[in-house]
Amino acid sequence: MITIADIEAFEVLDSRGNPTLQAKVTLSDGVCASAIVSSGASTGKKEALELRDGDKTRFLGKGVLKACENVNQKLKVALIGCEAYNQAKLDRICLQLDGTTNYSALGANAVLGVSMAYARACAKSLHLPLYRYLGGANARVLPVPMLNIINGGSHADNTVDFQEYMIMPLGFDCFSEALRASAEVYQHLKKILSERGEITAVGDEGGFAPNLKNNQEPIEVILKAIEEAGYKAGDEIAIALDVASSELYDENDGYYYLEGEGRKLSSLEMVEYYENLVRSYPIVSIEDGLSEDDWEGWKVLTQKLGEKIQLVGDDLFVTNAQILQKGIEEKIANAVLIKPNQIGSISQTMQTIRLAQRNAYKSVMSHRSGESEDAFIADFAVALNCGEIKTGSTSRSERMAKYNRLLEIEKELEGGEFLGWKLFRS
Ligand code: 2PG
Ligand code: MG
Repeated sequence: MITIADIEAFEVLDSRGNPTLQAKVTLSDGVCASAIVSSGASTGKKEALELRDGDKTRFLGKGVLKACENVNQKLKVALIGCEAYNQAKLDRICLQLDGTTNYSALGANAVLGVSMAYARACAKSLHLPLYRYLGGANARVLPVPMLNIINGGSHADNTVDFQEYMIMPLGFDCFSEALRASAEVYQHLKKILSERGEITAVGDEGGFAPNLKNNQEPIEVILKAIEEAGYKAGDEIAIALDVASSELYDENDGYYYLEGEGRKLSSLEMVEYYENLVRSYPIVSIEDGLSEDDWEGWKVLTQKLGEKIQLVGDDLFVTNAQILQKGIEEKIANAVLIKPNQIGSISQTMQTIRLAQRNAYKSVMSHRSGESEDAFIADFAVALNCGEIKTGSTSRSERMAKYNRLLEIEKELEGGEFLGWKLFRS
């Protein structure tokens, strides 16, 4: 029987230069694989705990040496000798060893690092690509990318309130053509912004971060870029937003503060705001349109727009099957953002995706704003046939690592399946 022979973790740096954990798992057949954990900025309150040292003399308190120590001691002792190829069992042992529901003892960064590295080592040991190991023969769907080409909110130092303005290349037959069109739009957008005298420096996810005058102007500029790149907006390339509105919401008075526009809106006014946006622009998806603390507002939002567009819960569901279940019962949103480090293990992430799929909720695989060269989520999206992935613009290598891995998988699968508009129209 092949078993776990060794486990190790150490501190590395993410795309923001903050420390993160890299885990390495060695199996008894000599195969070894590693994985790097990502990290968010606009985090949901109910996310699993990311263990940081808090020692202000190192990395401003952001070190992850304690999480590494938890891998190198407690997890190592518990897992050495465990069988290979049994993800559910490995993840269950980690969860039990932690003893809490949100990994507040060992740290979700410690557990997820091991969970990912173990999956990779098992795949490698069986000479299978990761997507095939995790998804089997049914892993065929190349996801439609959501490319965040204008960054605002807490991902950029500009006047734009909404966090992410994304393009979704839906009118294409395959992933590589969809990505090509998106990359062309990105270059045209750069040209347009620079001609207007806007800065073309990029935010955390590789999108531009111009100081535009309101939250609609980024959409206007993107539509222009789509047109100048020679594509039809709304037909070939649509718009998706991540408002990340928990960041705009004041729990005490229940208002959303759009500082860039100098106004505050109630929950119902926000819903009207979105209805207007959807009427005016080819928007197909809105993520975190309302706050994670505003479930009543979410109900109204879903009633008003749930039949028309995709409504994605990120901070709202935090990849947590229990919270998603509640959302399904209360008819909140119609899609879930999938971020493995929000929940802490590969098995739990898969459980949430399966729950979504059984209930006709879409699952959108997602990076974090703090990323690395690790492209695990590219394989993961294909493995689970998620159909959608958001992993930044077509710049910054930590974002491109995922898109480039998807190009590689597309080749291996001889194109696989690319759903495009079929995602939304049956
Ligand atoms: C989001 C993510 C990723 P963060 O809100 O969807 O784009 O941001 O990782 O900062 O939570
Ligand atoms: Mg989000």
